[in-house]
Amino acid sequence: MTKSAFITILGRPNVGKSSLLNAIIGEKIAAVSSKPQTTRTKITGIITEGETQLVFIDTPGVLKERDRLSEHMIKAIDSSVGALDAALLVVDAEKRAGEQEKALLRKISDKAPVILVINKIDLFSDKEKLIPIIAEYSSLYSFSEVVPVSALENDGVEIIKDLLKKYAKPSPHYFPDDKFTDQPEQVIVSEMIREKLLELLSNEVPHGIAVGVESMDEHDNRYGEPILDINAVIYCEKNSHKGIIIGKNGAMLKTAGRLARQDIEKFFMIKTNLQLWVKVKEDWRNREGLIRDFGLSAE
Ligand SMILES: Nc1nc2c(ncn2[C@@H]2O[C@H](COP(=O)(O)OP(=O)(O)OP(=O)(O)O)[C@@H](O)[C@H]2O)c(=O)[nH]1
Ligand SMILES: [Mg+2]
Repeated sequence: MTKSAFITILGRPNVGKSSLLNAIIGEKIAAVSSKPQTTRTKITGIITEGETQLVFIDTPGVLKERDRLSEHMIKAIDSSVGALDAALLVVDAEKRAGEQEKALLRKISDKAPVILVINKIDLFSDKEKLIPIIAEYSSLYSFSEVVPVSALENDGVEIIKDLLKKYAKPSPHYFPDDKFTDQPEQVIVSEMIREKLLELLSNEVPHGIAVGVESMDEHDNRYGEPILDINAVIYCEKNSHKGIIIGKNGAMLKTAGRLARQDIEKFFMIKTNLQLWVKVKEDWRNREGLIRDFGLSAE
């Protein structure tokens, strides 16, 4: 009999939710960066092992409303706790429990069992240090399970997968068994590009970026080898940001393009020609129409 479980991944910004999703799925489907607020929408990742399908929803780690975009991000978190079988609350082993975890627990505690995932345990070698951390979080809430992991080093990830199978209920599989994400190819590509810009740029510039893929065409080159041609536009909020993104003699754009292309080639397993353009859309994070155009609307 087939079984499935819906699992949402929650936690404050930068704790490693998307890294954990990628580690669980075994493919890089979600953008990861050292900057908070990397994830902007719900991202579904799917694994099917034998009879059991686990459907994960990675959420943005944002809790304050600052602009229209962050309102949509909060809505995305709220809608991820609709019908679910378990929730993973991801925390950073180096951070004390805080208001953000308490607020998330208020949102989910009566909806589904909550598993505490203490991530980044690779950052200390003395595992005894985990004991007071576990005690502190356990005083906040009675978690169904507590799992220390390192998403970065793939440590403890199998344990999470195995224990989540217990939460699967008899039901049809909601996705084809070979599917591992619901994101269209264009979105995967634009997120790969945005991820590089998040890592390369500083201050407000990367947070005001949206990437749109205009075209993706596969054809044979003149040697008869398959090649993927991609045109993508990087939207930013100000003319001054545009200059920073392009960089001196185009150096920044070239670096971002090269790094993104390497990821795209690895993911799609095809030689790729990536063309990037930069355009300004003033204050787009407060413009509903543009938020929707960029695929970031929670509705
Ligand atoms: N040392 C260490 N770093 C990690 C681990 N997991 C994630 N990171 C790093 O933590 C940073 C944030 O990772 P993300 O996966 O983007 O975090 P997130 O929770 O999805 O962040 P938002 O989408 O902004 O909410 C990145 O620099 C990751 O490389 C881990 O297990 N160990
Ligand atoms: Mg994320």
